[in-house]
Amino acid sequence: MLDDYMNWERYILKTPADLPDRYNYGGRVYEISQAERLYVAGMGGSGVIGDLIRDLSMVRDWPFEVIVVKDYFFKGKSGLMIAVSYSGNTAETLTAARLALERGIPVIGITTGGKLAEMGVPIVKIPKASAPRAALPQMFTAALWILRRIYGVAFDLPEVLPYDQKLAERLERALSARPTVVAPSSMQGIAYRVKNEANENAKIDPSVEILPEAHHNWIEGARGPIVALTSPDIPPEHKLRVELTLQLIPGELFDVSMTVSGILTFLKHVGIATVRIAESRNVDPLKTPRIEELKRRLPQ
Ligand code: G6Q
Repeated sequence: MLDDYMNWERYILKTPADLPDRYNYGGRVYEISQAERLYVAGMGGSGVIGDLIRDLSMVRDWPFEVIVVKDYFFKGKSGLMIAVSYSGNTAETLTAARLALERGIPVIGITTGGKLAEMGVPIVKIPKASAPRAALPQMFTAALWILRRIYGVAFDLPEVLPYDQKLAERLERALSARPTVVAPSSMQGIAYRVKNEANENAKIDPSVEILPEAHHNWIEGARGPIVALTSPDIPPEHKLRVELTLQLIPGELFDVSMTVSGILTFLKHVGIATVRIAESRNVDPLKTPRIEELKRRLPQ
């Protein structure tokens, strides 16, 4: 798993998504066009793609609204959906995709295979990794290529994600303390990914608080330590909220460039740090037995 994170750049997709302009599904024609509303459905390691696309759309002012769907239930009436499932078999994601299609909303899948690949909707097939969460570069860049093809959005495509041992060590120390990860809403996806990696790789349970909302409640109960996230690319209102938080609650600040390169580089270090925490706690970073057990206990 460490090897996956260390070599994440290998998984970055370098070629545009090959998508039709329209397709048939169940006797109905679905047009793939520039919808104002983009739903990104997915759970866990796949669901974070929606969060990151939402962050980028806010910071980069992309011309569509991103709605992240992390449930079976989906009430959208119009738009476009990208359904992300590494395995292609996640019940919530498949159900949301089917509901979207029933409402005439075109669905594009990102997966390694499974039921999603067989559904009959256009698919971007991605290469496998040691775990869904380790396949972030290919899922993330697959979604970005889809957005370039449909909306013409611009994004950077890194050749290398340079490793910085000091950053990995700082993250390892800070996350070992099971902090509250505090981020502005423009970096919400990064914050949840940090928490999720600590949960799944290191088997520890830091929490997440999102600003500005957390300044209206959590701040009164907070004791710290916090891991605060900021970026040169976020709105000044968000930057100020992060600075003010650190004036009141002890913790450490991490600066993330909100580019594809900056996001993947930071999250690569989060992956490495959480694998190292797992090793020091003598737990297997790769295995997620409770997640697997829950899936087994659910109706297929
Ligand atoms: C990640 C985990 C888990 C997984 C979800 C959804 O590494 O295994 O968070 O991503 O359970 O499964 P799919 O990614 O296969 O849809």
